[in-house]
Amino acid sequence: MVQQSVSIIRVPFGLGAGRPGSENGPDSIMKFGLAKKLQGLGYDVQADQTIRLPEGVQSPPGSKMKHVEEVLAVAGLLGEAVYKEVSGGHIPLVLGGDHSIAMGSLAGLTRHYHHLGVIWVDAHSDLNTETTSPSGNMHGISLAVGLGLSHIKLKQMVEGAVPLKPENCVIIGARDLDRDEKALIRSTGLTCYTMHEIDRLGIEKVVQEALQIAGNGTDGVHLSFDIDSVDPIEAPGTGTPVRGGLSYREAHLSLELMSESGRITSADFVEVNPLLDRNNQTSKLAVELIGSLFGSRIL
Ligand code: 6HN
Ligand code: MN
Ligand code: MN
Ligand code: MN
Repeated sequence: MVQQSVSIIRVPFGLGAGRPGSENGPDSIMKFGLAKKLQGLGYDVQADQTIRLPEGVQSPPGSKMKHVEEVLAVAGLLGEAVYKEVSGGHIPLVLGGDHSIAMGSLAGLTRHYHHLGVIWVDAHSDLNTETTSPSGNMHGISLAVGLGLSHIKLKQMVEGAVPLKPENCVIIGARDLDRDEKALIRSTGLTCYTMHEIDRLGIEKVVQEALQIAGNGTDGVHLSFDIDSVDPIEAPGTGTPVRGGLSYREAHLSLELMSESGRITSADFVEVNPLLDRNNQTSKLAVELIGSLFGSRIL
């Protein structure tokens, strides 16, 4: 991290996911000591703020994609908040919520950084569009929206937002991709390190390459970390768990390497679902992992 001041933004919103509970993620992560942890690491933690769905926003029933209006309303408010923090010199740390909220982060960030690189750590690629989505769940389209591949555009959320460039976007940890997502990965040329590449190359090499790609010619690098990237043995509290994920050590090492690189300028941590958790294991893991991103070390 280059800057020393972190702005925590809680987004208790879960309507982009297919099941309830991720709206409780931010409070649960905070409850397990995130602010203290960051302060202990030497950061100035800005008083945290909460982005809420405005009252009365409700999508009409019957459309294929669910809760589009709600997702857009939250993304607009989040985008403005992220823009304000990042342009004020703070590192935005966005706590979800489901992964649809990343659209808001990307909208706010790309208004500030016109060449933003993105590292998307996830069991999924979130590259469906309203045409290809098998579920109608908005958290499955957020990276596609970021890339300008959906009818929904970042600039609808924040004026001046620009689409991401696929050559600066990297997915790490994928193991559940829908058919059209696979086709899109091939045609857009963004880099996707699936669990297969992680097994073969090792997580260190994968993350180093990812940092190169996301950092190449960019003025900021955003990390969007979906907790379902981590194996469900370690992170059971999430709505779309997929076996065969990052081990506890691989997850930590990834974030330690990103921290060491000094290139990450903002982050989302999303999809922690306390309703599905066991003994708050997943919330506690999220606090630890965020610690690694911000410089926590064993020795
Ligand atoms: N996430 N590809 C599936 C869908 O419904 O589009 C799963 C998406 C999961 C999204 O975990 O952020
Ligand atoms: Mn995701
Ligand atoms: Mn996911
Ligand atoms: Mn799937």
